[in-house]
Amino acid sequence: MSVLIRGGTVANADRSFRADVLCEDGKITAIGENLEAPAGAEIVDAGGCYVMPGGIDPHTHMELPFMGTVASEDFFSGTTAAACGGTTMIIDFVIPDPQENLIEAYKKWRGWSEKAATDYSFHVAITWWDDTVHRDMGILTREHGVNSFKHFMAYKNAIMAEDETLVNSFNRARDLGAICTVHAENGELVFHLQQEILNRGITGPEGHPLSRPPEVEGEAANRAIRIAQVLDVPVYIVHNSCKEALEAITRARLEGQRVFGEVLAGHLLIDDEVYRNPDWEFAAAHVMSPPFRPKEHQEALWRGLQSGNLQTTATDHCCFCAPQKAMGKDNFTQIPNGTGGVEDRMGVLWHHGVNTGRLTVNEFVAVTSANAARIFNIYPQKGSVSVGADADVVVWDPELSRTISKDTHHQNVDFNIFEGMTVKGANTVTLSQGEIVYKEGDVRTVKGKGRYIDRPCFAPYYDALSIRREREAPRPVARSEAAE
Ligand code: URQ
Ligand code: ZN
Ligand code: ZN
Repeated sequence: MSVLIRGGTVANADRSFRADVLCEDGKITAIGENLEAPAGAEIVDAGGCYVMPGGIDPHTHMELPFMGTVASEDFFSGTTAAACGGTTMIIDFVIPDPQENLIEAYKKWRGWSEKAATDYSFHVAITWWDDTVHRDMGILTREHGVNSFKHFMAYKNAIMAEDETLVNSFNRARDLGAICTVHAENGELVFHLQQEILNRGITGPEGHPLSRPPEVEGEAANRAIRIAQVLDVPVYIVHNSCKEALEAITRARLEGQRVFGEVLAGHLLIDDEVYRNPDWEFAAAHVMSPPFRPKEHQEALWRGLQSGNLQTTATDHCCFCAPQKAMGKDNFTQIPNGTGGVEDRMGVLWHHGVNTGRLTVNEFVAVTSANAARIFNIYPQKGSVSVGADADVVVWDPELSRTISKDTHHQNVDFNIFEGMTVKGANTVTLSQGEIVYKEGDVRTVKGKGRYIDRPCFAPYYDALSIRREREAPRPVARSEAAE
């Protein structure tokens, strides 16, 4: 199977240039002017369009069992919706229950994800600790291509990792050459505030943001960053929603600490007014954590992307339909947390990022694809239009407008947080592994075609702490010097 993409402008994170792109047997095999089409090749006219690396969404939860139900999007429908919007790879999460064996949980999720239409990988959450978790983290890195471990500092009495677990897991991750990722909200404070708010008789979705103010996120982000600093391990804060978390990341990065930050398309564009909407279903549909914030946080987050203090964009695609959200009809703390967006991320970021001048085309590629590939160590296999890379490619028409709606999206959920938003700039063609999976409205995904992508660990084993102790230990005074 070969596809020749003709007449476009290749846009990578580092530069843009006019070239044709030839995809053969799943790989990009040639990039250059006036390429010859092999016999039988499908020709894609990319005139006036950009040819970019397929989007990578580093934060999704397809068919996640959570809060007494299961997310409505599965790995086939979710990767199909992603491809329809220009995203060709997701990094999802294995989330073991406390006391659940990590390897068994990993194999369970691998079973669910076999139906994926495009490529995928998994962060593995550390939700409890004992010697078997220490052992299994090593097995996951050495034998299953896992190089990132997730930690939920929220969700007390469920999957919350206490500080002891954070310290043990961060320490282990460093020795394995893995990166730690964190959902940064202080779960104890959230739990306390939830009880307080319920006791005041507030049971509706408007109580959700009241129970998780920005300070609760800022404290946890800073705590995770400080723990990572002491243990000398890289840390990646997921779904930063507020200035307080961004400030913690910015301070640490300015001090040279290896800290990365992710922002969701939703948090860049939607504010907390949604929770005060009189329509209960509308407000509940927006219940996710961290919550959507007051407007001033959005401009700060955009500046975080522009300044490079936030490196990736994601969606945290975790869908629950109205009947599921209604589980919290009488108590907002029981509304399943999560919203969608995997199909819309690229379009809304182009429209509100590139069309407004906040981001260049190359910066758009960086924050929607290349940076996630670099941070999670799959670049340039992913995140780059270059010879030898996987042929996950998007033909992007900057003049193509579309209006987002639950009535037309491919996501398996009855709500769209970007409902009615018209965006200018969209993918006309999406290729995954060198095959066209979406073309001008024609969906060509195949269930099970997606592959699990191994992500190798980073620096070879080393004990960073002992190296640092060596560096900082007082230098033994040579005997001759002592005599002076
Ligand atoms: O916390 C997460 O990232 C998962 C459980 C999705 N739900 C959410 O509200 N963000
Ligand atoms: Zn989270
Ligand atoms: Zn999440």
